[in-house]
Amino acid sequence: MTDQLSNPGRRRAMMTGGSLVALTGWSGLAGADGVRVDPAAKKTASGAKALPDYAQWKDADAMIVHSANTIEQKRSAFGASTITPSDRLYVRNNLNPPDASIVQDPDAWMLEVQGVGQPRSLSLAELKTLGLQSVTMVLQCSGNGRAWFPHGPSGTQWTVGAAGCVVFTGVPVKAVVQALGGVADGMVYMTGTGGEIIPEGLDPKTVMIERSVPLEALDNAILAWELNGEALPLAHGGPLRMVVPGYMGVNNVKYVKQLAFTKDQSPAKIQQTSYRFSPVGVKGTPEFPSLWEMPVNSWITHPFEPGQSAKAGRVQISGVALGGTHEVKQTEVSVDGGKTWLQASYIGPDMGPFAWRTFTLGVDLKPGKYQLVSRTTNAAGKVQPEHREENERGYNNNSWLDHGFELEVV
Ligand SMILES: Nc1nc2c(c(=O)[nH]1)N[C@H]1C(S)=C(S)[C@@H](COP(=O)(O)O)O[C@H]1N2
Ligand SMILES: [Mo]
Repeated sequence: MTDQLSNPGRRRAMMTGGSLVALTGWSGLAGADGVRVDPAAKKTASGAKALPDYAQWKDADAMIVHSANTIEQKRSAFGASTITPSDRLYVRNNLNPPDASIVQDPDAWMLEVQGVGQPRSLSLAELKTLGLQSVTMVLQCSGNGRAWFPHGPSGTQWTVGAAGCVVFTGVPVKAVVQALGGVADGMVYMTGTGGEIIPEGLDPKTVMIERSVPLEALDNAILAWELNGEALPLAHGGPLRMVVPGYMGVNNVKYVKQLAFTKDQSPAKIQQTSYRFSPVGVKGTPEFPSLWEMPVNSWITHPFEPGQSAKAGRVQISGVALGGTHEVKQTEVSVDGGKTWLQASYIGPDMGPFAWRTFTLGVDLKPGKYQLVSRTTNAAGKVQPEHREENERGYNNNSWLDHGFELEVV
C-alpha cells in the first residue's frame, strides 16, 4: 500500500488533484456510511512486533508496537465515542517500567511530599482519605505527529496514535497540599519524580524521569490511582500518577514516588534539555520553551483504513478534536485539501475543557479521490495552522495539512 502515513515524504505529491465532486446537506441515511474495508487490511502486518509483557493485555490488533516502550494506537482503531479504552491507549516509557510487583498492593505505595508546610511521606491509602476527583483529559505525547517532519527527527515516528482521551481519578493535588500546610514560600514549580529503578553505573540525572511544571498547574493536577474506572495499570503509571490536565504527556509522571514544590526546575536531563522546543539543527537547552501546554489539534479517524477507500454515496467523516488547555469551539472539515471547509458537528458528551470531542460531517461523495483534512479552533481563538512549526525533535505537530490523507471513493 502506498500509505503516506508510513511514508510521509510522499504525501506532498499526493495532496494534489483532489476534486470536490458533490456535497449536499444531511440526507438522513443514518448508519450507512458506505465504508469498504479491504479484508487484507485486517491481517496483522507480517514482521509486526509483539506486545511486551507489561502490556500484554492491550488489544494487539489496535496497536502498532514500535518498540517494547513505545506503542501507538492505529488511526483506524479510534472509535467515535469520547473515551479511549485503556487497552487501546498508547504507551510511552523513557526507561523500562518498574517491576509489576509495585501494583500488587497499591495502597502500600508511598509518596514523599516536599516543599510544603509539613513535608512527609503518605501512603496511597492515606491519600485516598484526603479527597476524590475525576478528570477527563487528553493524554498525548509531544512527539505525536513526528513522522511528518521532513528533517527526520530522532525518536519514535508516531503519526496520530500517541494520544488518547481518558478518565483519571484520584485526589486533587491541592487537597494534599492543604493537608500538609500549603505550598512553602517562594516555590515556583511542581515537580514529580518517577519510581523507575535507575540502571547502575548511570548518572541518575541523565535518565531519571522527573518533570517540573509551573505552579499554576496545581489548580487542576491530580494524583491518580484509577484509569477509566479501573485500578491504574503499571503500563500507565500505576499505582500512582501525577496528572496535569492540558499539559503534554511527559508531564504526567507515572509511578510517582515524590511530589515536590521547588524553586527551580528539575536538574534531570528530561527537564533541562530534552522536551525543549529548539530550531532544527539546534540541541535543546533550558533557554528554549519546555513542552508544557498542549496545542489545539484534530485529526480524522474515519473512514481511515489502509488503502483508504469508501463506497460512493453518503459518508460520515469523523475524528477527534482537542483544544489543549481550553475547550474546542469549532472543527471544520475539508474534502478538497483545505480549499473549501464545512463545519462539523460535535457528537457525544462534552466532558470538559481537557477532554477531546469527537466530530462528524456527513457528505455525499461521488467516485474520485479526496483530500481529507480537519481544522479546529479552541475557545481561546487558537486555530490549527496549515503548517507545522519546524523544530529539532519534532514536537507539537498540529498542522492540519500533515494530518490529512487521501480517500479514494469507488
Ligand atoms: N515515570 C515516568 N513517567 C512518564 C514517562 C516515563 O517514561 N516514566 N513517560 C512520559 C511520556 S514522554 C509520556 S508521552 C507519557 C505516556 O503515558 P502512557 O504511557 O500512559 O501513555 O508518560 C509520561 N510519564
Ligand atoms: Mo511523550
